[in-house]
Amino acid sequence: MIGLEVDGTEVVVPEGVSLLAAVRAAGVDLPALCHDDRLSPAGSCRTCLVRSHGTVVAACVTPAATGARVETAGDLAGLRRDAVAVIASALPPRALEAGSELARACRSLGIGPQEFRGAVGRGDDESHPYVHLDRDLCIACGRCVRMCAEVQGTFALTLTGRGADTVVAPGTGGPWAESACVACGGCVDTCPTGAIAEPGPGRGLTTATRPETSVTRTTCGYCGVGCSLEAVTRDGALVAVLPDRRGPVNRGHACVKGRFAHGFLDSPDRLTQPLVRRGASLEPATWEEALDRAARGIQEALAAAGPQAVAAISSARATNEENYLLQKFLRVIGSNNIDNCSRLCHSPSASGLTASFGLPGGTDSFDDVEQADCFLVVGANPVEAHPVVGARLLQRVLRGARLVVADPRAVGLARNADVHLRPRPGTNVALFHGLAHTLLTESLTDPAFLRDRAAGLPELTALLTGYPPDIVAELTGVPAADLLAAARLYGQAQCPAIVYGLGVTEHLHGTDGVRALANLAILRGAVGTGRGYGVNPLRGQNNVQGASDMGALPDTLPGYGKVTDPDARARAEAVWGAPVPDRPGLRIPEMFAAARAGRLRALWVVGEDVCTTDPDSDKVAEALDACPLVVCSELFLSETARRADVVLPAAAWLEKNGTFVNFDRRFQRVRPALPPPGQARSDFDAIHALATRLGTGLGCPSPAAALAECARISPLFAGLSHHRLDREGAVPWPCPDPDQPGEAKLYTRRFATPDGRAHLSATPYLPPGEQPDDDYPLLLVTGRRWAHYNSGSMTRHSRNADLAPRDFLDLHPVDAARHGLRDGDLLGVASRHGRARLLARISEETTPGQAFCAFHFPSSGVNRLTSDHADTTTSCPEYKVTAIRLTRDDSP
Ligand SMILES: Nc1nc2c(c(=O)[nH]1)N[C@H]1C(S)=C(S)[C@@H](COP(=O)(O)OP(=O)(O)OC[C@H]3O[C@@H](n4cnc5c(=O)[nH]c(N)nc54)[C@H](O)[C@@H]3O)O[C@H]1N2
Ligand SMILES: Nc1nc2c(c(=O)[nH]1)N[C@H]1C(S)=C(S)[C@@H](COP(=O)(O)OP(=O)(O)OC[C@H]3O[C@@H](n4cnc5c(=O)[nH]c(N)nc54)[C@H](O)[C@@H]3O)O[C@H]1N2
Ligand SMILES: [Mo]
Repeated sequence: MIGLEVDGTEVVVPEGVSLLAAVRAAGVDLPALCHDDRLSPAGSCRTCLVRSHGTVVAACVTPAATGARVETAGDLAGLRRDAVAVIASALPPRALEAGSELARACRSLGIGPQEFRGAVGRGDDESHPYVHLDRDLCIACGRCVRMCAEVQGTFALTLTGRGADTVVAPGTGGPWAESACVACGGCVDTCPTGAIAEPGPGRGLTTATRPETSVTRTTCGYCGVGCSLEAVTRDGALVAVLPDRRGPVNRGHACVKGRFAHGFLDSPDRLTQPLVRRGASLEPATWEEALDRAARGIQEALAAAGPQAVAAISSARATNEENYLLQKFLRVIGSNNIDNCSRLCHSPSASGLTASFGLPGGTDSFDDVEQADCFLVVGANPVEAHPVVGARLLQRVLRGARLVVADPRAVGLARNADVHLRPRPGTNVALFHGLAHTLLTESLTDPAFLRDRAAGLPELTALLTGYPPDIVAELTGVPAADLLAAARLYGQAQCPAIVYGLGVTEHLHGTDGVRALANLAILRGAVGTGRGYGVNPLRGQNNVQGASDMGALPDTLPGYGKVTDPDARARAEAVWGAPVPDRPGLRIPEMFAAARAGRLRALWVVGEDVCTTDPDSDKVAEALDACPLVVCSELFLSETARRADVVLPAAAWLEKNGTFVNFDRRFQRVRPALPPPGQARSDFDAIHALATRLGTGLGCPSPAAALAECARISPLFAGLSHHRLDREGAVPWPCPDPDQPGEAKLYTRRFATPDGRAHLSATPYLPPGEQPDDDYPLLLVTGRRWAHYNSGSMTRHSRNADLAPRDFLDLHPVDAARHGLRDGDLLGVASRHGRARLLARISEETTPGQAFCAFHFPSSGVNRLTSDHADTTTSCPEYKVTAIRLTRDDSP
């Protein structure tokens, strides 16, 4: 810390900050129109002039130095006013109405409309649904350009023209909507004049100008990054969702989903009242009728076949408290048949990381990416799927960190990689063993770490003799030279970091993949040593970590006590006052199999569109049709809701109260900005209501009480409460003590395995479940695209649908030529399991022989294609490998 004087007042500020920060710390508000704390300083607008040691300087570009004497008053106020007035004089008077930083500065400096003498007529660009440009208001401060480069890393914007005509423009020259813009909203948020603004009621609102009132601080309900957001309401309506500058992960950044895709909230398609099946149709009903029908169905199932005939799929979109309550409900009625979409996603991470290190979460806090000097990004496309994380990784790389990407496709960060490994889908285990082989043979390991803190080296060393680079090249299709280069980059880095996604987990041997990947960090001593950013899965849904943490899994109770462990059961039983069944319940695919076999008679699906997103979906539909009672809690009439007997209208994340756990294990608060529409209720209320209907009291009258009860059962969360989170913001687990911070970095002293060591795994590579043949010659990989989210129910009901209106199958030009296909042709796609229809998109992002598509449009039927092959340890579907063939589809 350093001390200095501002207008005679002593202030103490951290080292390295600017005079502007020091002056603001002293409570003096200066205009700073080209400045944003999130960006490198420019010092170009001269509106923050102060005097330091007798010299007039721009405060934003002058470092604060010990003992400095800074003056801000007297003649300086006049100089600053002149600087702002010069800027204003180039703008039309309506610039004063924009509610912008500039307008505020003008008001406080007494600069009125008569001083705005700028011309109009440079025109607007309103081509984009979320970002409008009013060129007449642009002051060419360059904040938007820096935001797009330095924070988002898209480099979509530039300043064009000369002198007073300089104005921001998309770098591609055409309309905004056709530019590289990914609508993160960064330029909108930093623009000091309103030249770039969100259209509609949110126009002019930024983190710098939003009102203090009517702002609800909450956590994004889309992906697992856990961005802190500020929801701004006016007259009971949502007008904007802004990034929160205090957000520990996003730090004032956001993406197109959290920032803009909230139009679904008041979509006319939103469910606002319960529906009950009468014959072939679902008809509007009261909550009383809907709950009666559901309760009757559950009672009949219990009477016919006992608690084993009842199951629930809990929602990783819902809060911790809702997940806690739903698993408690199931267990109290005697069933462990509860699961969540972690099953489809990162269950291999939970299982693999637990086996290797002891706990089912990422090893470090995302803050530590700032220390990493080499990233191994494997089977993850954070630029599209976790954009705020993708942006921070990219910034690290642009600032010098080395990057190895392992992904069959050339997308996202692969464009910036030092080495891009393109394994054939399903060959990760061989690839990782190949990398480990080089670490060993080139002595790029940490012998002391291996001796003192790891186990399993002899077995792994023996196994790896079978994975020399030439053999691995054959198994994976990755050239041996690339393997060596990648292993050397990872092996020689000081703080290497592994970040991975579904390209590792959604395979027949996903858990083996996670463990073989973890081997690399163990060999290198790059985990649990307190430096760097060990091994971290980019968990998917906003609360998939939390849903599992809360015990919405068939084999674990809240806090990961096993249902087979009498002590864990006893802890829950003491609090719940009911016996907990001691045998693991059904996993999601087992639930469907049981339903088809007539053994499952009541299924409650909360917030998961299983008919769209589970694999081999024709069979899922069969299972729902066979199950005598299906209850579905939803925002929309999803494909699953359409097949249900009772549909309960649910509140969405901006309408409810609770907590989520993000991908780096941080608990964060979720707060309602709005009431739910019509008769929709939170899942929390719906679970209580149905349990009460069945005569089962669940306690936990409020979400705060539910988390408090969970904290009593699970030592991992014992120190957590809503009250604490309201005070402290984000708190990571493990958090056993209310008076201690949670553990952001795991394993700094010992691993959480029974022997305290990290466990190397020596499992051989085994081929994927699906293989191409003459009938199905192409390999289909499925995954995500930036503008839509999973089943798409929310993003398709927002203006993201304008950004990405159609669903495409990416094909390499070689394959397109072989099939005589052109861009945009309608295709039939057939697999051994079902059929889908998609439009061809010809691109070199995919490898010849492989195709790629997302699953965001239920009408395309992508998951009819995927198989029921699943990870041999966790049943996570092999979504990433399906053999397909193309047919021309000329039907309408
Ligand atoms: N925009 C958007 N964001 C999302 C979501 C969304 O639907 N849309 N969904 C959220 C959810 S639930 C999740 S789980 C996350 C998922 O986030 P990611 O894990 O990043 O998502 P995917 O695109 O499914 O898969 C990642 C990559 O794995 C690659 N891959 C496939 N097979 C292999 C292989 O065998 N080896 C290797 N090394 N790579 C392979 C694919 O080419 C793909 O680029 O995203 C979350 N964020
Ligand atoms: N082919 C293929 N399929 C995949 C994948 C893949 O990579 N390839 N990835 C898989 C993965 S990783 C995942 S996580 C799954 C995701 O699959 P799903 O969980 O089915 O997908 P979502 O669209 O995220 O959400 C499901 C539903 O929850 C509703 N919803 C949202 N918020 C709430 C809420 O608060 N309460 C209630 N009751 N409902 C709510 C939404 O309207 C939506 O219809 O998809 C899987 N499917
Ligand atoms: Mo996911």
